[in-house]
Amino acid sequence: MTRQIYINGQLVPREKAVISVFDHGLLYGDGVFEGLRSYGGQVFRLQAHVDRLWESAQAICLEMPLTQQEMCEAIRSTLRGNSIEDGYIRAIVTRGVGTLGLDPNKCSQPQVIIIADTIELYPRELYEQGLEIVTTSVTRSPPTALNPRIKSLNYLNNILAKIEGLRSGCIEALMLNHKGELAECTGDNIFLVQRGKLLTPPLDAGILDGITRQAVIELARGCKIEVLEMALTQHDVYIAQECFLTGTAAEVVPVVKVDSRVIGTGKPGPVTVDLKDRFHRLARKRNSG
Ligand code: PXG
Repeated sequence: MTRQIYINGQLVPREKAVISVFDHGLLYGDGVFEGLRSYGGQVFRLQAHVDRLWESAQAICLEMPLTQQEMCEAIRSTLRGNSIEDGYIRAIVTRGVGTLGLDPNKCSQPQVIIIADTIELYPRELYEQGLEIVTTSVTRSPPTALNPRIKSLNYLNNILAKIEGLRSGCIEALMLNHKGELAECTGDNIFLVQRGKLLTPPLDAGILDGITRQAVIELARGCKIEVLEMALTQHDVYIAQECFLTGTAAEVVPVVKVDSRVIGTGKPGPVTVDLKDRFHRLARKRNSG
């Protein structure tokens, strides 16, 4: 079945879903986006994603051409229009058509695009065995340059890190911040388990305020695991008993090797496996937020 893409209020077949070459989203990466997931036809934490999209837009002075309620309805109708129950949704708002200069005020109308598709998960064995990641030399963009809390269309910082990771044979790469502390991976947040406590970099390390990260923090606290959002270094990774990543696409995925060093036993640890299962159940539960 041909995918139906939402563009500015209409569902159109993918061949007809086109954007101008003068759109500043293309010319400058000037726009914002969200990656969401639906489970059993229900979008996981839709309101949290929409709130974050609005915050990203506000941070780049982009005035949304629709209300939050209209965006939620547009996302749901794009899923329905494509008969997708378990899927991945990409919501994009670009600055719109402008001139070849940077001036965003010359852009006429923000463009709203929603793509719904089925998601190709990492191979199942990866969730059982855990993955290997590598620290990249690419620093996460400092908040004073381009705040990682803005989910903008300019993802080159992450793509450069991803290229380096892939070239060292790793599917995901760990980025440090401008102070040399752990930040996050190219499309996932990072967690460590040390002596039964869950540790994760704080938002002011310069990271995306991940929705899966928040859900996992809540799950852990709900089962009396102490969670510390604190500045961490590579040393903390190397001495950790467990490590895992969280993200909308990845969900909760164990990490068993970092920079060629084995983490813990080299197998996904008990805290990771428990939180992975709890997240899996939460996401598939009706009205999970
Ligand atoms: N950090 C970064 C830099 C991200 O881009 C996350 C953390 C995890 O955040 P959420 O809110 O999803 O828990 C992300 C999210 C993709 C894809 O297609 C990437 C993300 C989300 C969905 C799909 O690679 N990144």
